[in-house]
Amino acid sequence: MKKRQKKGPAVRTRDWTTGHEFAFSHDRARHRKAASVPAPPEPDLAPEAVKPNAVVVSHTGRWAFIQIDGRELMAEIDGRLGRGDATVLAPGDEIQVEFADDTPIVRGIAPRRSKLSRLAHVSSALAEQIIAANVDLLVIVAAAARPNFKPGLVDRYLIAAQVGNVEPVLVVNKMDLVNAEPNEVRLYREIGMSVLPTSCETGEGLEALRTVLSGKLSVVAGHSGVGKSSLLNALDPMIDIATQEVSQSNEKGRHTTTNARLHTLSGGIRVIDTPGARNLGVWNVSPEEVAYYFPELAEVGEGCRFRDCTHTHEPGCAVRESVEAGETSEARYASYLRIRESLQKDA
Ligand SMILES: Nc1nc2c(ncn2[C@@H]2O[C@H](COP(=O)(O)OP(=O)(O)O)[C@@H](O)[C@H]2O)c(=O)[nH]1
Ligand SMILES: [Mg+2]
Ligand SMILES: [Zn+2]
Repeated sequence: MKKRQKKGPAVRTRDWTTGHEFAFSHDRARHRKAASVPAPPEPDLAPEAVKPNAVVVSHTGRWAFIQIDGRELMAEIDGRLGRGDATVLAPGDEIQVEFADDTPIVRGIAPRRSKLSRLAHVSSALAEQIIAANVDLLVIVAAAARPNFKPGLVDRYLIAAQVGNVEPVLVVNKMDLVNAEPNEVRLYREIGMSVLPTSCETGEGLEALRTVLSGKLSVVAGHSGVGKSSLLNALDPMIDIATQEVSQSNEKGRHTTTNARLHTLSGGIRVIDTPGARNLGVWNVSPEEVAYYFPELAEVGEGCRFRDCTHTHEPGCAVRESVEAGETSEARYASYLRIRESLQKDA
């Protein structure tokens, strides 16, 4: 039985240098197939030929806010790149921009080193939606309370991070509202994740967060109302992102951040703030692959009687035995079952 290494994060990442499974052209082919949209003529610039001179800040179907030469401009997206196609651009994309009569036009998108994607309804079909591109870090923000800590959503983001080749970090915000960290947080420390307790009220953990984000491009994600935008404001009051009161009646945050957007903060911090999500559709993972993304389940699962054990009902399942013996977290196992089941429904 192979032992998990004790050093470093146990979460797995795909090798980004081999194969072109996630290359841009493949994404579009996959999307087109799912949406049954005829493919437009290929753009002039193949991803490999793109010489990036700008970065995408945010975009709508037809227009993109871009950073070029230290300025922010609105650029038109070349129709051949699939105008109106929600997956064509994402904040963080490195692009080649050319000027036609002073109008900046996005001509090509460089291959992505990493990305955060979700399964979403695009043109009434389920397809990949890229939330952020070329990010070094996925900052999964959860609240210690208001709204309550939800391991299920954290687990989904954790899978998305591994699929997209992004290093995950868990921020547990609103620590001022509790006496101690929620119990489930321990699970994430145990599987080797960095966990940062923070509070925008007391300032706890903000310096540590600043250090983690410094010099990197990160994407901040999590349930709405957990304090994603507040954390960015606390790190740099100059950016002044709109935040939302959590409604007293149902304790559920409402959506304030409507579009993912790249912010450049002081201290060499670049972060993409995303709208709150109640859920995250897991993209590009089959039901059989889910266990692979729960490193501690995958490790225990090597002791199952059957090599292709689904850990749902089989005799001699080491995972179920370990959960029953209290050695493997019931919450993570339940989350595994739920995600597996939801992927079977999507298939
Ligand atoms: N008590 C407390 N409230 C916070 C904290 N951070 C954010 N909030 C509040 O939580 C609500 C939602 O914050 P917001 O930043 O809009 O959340 P987002 O949807 O994740 O971007 C706002 O009313 C904030 O003032 C915190 O650390 N402690
Ligand atoms: Mg927000
Ligand atoms: Zn099993």
